[in-house]
Amino acid sequence: MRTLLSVVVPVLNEERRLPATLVGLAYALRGVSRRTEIVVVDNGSTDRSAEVVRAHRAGPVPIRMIECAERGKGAAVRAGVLDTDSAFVGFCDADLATNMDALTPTLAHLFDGVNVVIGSRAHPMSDVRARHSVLRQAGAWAFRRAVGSLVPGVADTQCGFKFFDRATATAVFTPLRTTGFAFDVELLARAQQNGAVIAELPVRWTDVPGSTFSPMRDGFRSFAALREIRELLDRETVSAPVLSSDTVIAEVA
Ligand SMILES: Nc1nc2c(ncn2[C@@H]2O[C@H](COP(=O)(O)OP(=O)(O)OP(=O)(O)O)[C@@H](O)[C@H]2O)c(=O)[nH]1
Ligand SMILES: [Mg+2]
Repeated sequence: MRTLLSVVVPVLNEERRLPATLVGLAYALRGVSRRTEIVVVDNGSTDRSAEVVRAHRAGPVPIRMIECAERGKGAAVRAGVLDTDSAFVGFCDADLATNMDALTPTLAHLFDGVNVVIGSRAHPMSDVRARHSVLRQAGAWAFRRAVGSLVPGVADTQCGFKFFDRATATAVFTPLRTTGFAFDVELLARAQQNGAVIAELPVRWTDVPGSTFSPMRDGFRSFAALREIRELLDRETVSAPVLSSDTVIAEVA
């Protein structure tokens, strides 16, 4: 039987946060009546992350782990998604900051034909418990402003909870180039280019200590990545094959 839903979890040294996440995720997925799976994608963790995954294999939902040689959250999520062939696929963070009660409405939207369902901490109905530093909040504010023109109409591009139908997942993940934390922006920009319908869902989001995101290092890289995404998408638009006028006339005739 074809798997209905795969949930990819990128992991880099998550031995502390991963156990509760695997239990919580499996519990949420157990409520889905068709086959589901969890795919952990590791970037060479040097802690006990792999053992934690192995210890949870006997749970109610199949869990498998793959290694990704290329570093970064974006590279890991891409490797995981492209290693699945389920009808729907998405990803969540190893800290399970986004409560998985969003899964039921997510599946309902996907069955209704929505192509991309994303958690949004900016949704008026969301319940957000954040303890981010002032520096991190300022960076996030500036990042949202910079992202606006790349992904118009999406209020929160960075929530670690995004799900796709198969065709859209293939279309946006195959050409994905951004390997770091800004990869969500490229994904969503590509989805919009493809004419995908994107729904932003309210979430219950709680900051979980142990973040791997450094506002200085990753924040700086994320802004640089935005420029690269813009240049990449512009280049692709220019080099995309354009139908010649002959072809159009032939089709019309
Ligand atoms: N495989 C892999 N996963 C990564 C890498 N960097 C981050 N992650 C994962 O990406 C997810 C999100 O990381 P967090 O450290 O929670 O960062 P964040 O959610 O962007 O930031 P916070 O809001 O501070 O938690 C977690 O599952 C991390 O393990 C990486 O280089 N490789
Ligand atoms: Mg997090």
